[in-house]
Amino acid sequence: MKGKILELLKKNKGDFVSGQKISEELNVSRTAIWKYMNQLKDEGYEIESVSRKGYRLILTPDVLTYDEIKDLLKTKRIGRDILYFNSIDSTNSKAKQLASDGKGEGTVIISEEQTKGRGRLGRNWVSPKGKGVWMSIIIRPDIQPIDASKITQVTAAAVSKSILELGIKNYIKWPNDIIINNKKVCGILTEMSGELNKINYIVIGIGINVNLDENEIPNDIKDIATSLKIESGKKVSRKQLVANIFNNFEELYEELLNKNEITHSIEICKENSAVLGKEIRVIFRNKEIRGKAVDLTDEGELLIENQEGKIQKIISGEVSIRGVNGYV
Ligand code: BT5
Repeated sequence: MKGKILELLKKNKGDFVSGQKISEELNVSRTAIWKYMNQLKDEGYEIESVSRKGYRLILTPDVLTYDEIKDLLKTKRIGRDILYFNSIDSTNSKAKQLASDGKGEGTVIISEEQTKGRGRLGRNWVSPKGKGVWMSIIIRPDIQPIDASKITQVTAAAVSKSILELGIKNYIKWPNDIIINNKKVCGILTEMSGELNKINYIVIGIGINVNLDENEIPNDIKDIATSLKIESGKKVSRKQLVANIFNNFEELYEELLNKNEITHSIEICKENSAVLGKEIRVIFRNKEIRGKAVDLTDEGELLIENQEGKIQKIISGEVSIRGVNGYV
């Protein structure tokens, strides 16, 4: 109902809509209308209410609710059920809990801020209020657990393409980062619950620094982190970015579901790779391998050529990639 009231206000933008009209058109009581108006105001909508005239929408906030995103969506399932929070510990933690309780494929948890945002291996993820996209998608693909890491490649491809569609060139730092000017704008955290040969669910956590200014990036990550606004010099529409990601993700993910292939995603990952052709260090549980990143396989593994000229296959899992002289 809240969504319908909002639609009515938007249709009449600038003009008053009387309580009676809302009540008649939507078959809802005056008291309920008042309650929904207050909820909308809490979400940041500026609504003027004048007795005998009614309600008038003055300002739509930059919020990532379903009501604000739905007109931009082309998807069937992804992002059709969005749970929106003002603040939360971690969208991935919430998504895992909801997925265990049975929430279906395509459900998305979005929060304006995270107080305990997580990176891989228990690392911290900085997630200040209203400045980024901090969200998790629940999926339940009928694929083997061993193929779950392909989801990270599909997601990286979808995010990279979506940022490019906003006119901002970016690169994929295999396996889970998107970077611009050698600094991280996005990290992906894929978590799975399953048995030996069955996936119960996968939660894909996506964190994107969108409209952070330089002074909003903490000192300890200043050298490795940036935002879309800092790099492009302009404020970026978070709604459009989120919608692009859902649209692109669904299309690329369907290739995996229908053909058990991720050819299109790998193409995008190769075309926009930050590591192919470079000397890199692969860090895995205190071990380090050096070599030249030469290719990605059709399955999304990284091939590196070591100093003896031998090709080694690296599976994404928990590895980190560094340049020989720094972050990339
Ligand atoms: C990642 O881990 O890059 C995965 C990040 C996933 C975050 C999303 S947000 C929505 C969802 N809910 C969650 O709780 N998490 C997911 P990793 O590769 O381990 O990188 C973590 C490292 O990146 C940290 O140790 C910092 O050095 C750096 N870092 C932390 N916050 C950052 C930020 N906002 N931007 C860039 N780098 C950051």
